Amino acid sequence: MEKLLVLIGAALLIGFIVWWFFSKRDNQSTEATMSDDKQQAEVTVNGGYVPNTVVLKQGVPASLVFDRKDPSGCFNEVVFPDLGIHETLPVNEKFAVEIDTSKAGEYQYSCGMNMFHGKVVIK
Ligand SMILES: [Cu+2]
Repeated sequence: MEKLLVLIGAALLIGFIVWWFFSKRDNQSTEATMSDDKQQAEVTVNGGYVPNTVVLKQGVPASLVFDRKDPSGCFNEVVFPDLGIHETLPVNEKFAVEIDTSKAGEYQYSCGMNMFHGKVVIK
């Protein structure tokens, strides 16, 4: 009987982890806010990129403002390989990265070590 309870507990735990992982981690999508023919979105850097997906309008000048709270060296750099962007992020300071929105598509970015990932969707 006790084993069964442990088994049920473990199954519930796994279910919860899977649910948490998929609902929280993968559905964090945000649209940029427009002002004066520009668009901007803020990404908090704290153990990952939150939200990890930002949707931008094609053809509108865009900046992604990284708000780095995580001092870990992992987040020293942010790299957008397809956009040719490689920047150093200051800690506890907002840093804007200009994004070229002339071409639609999905552009991945990551920390300097390619461990944490985020995405910009231009459409
Ligand atoms: Cu890293």
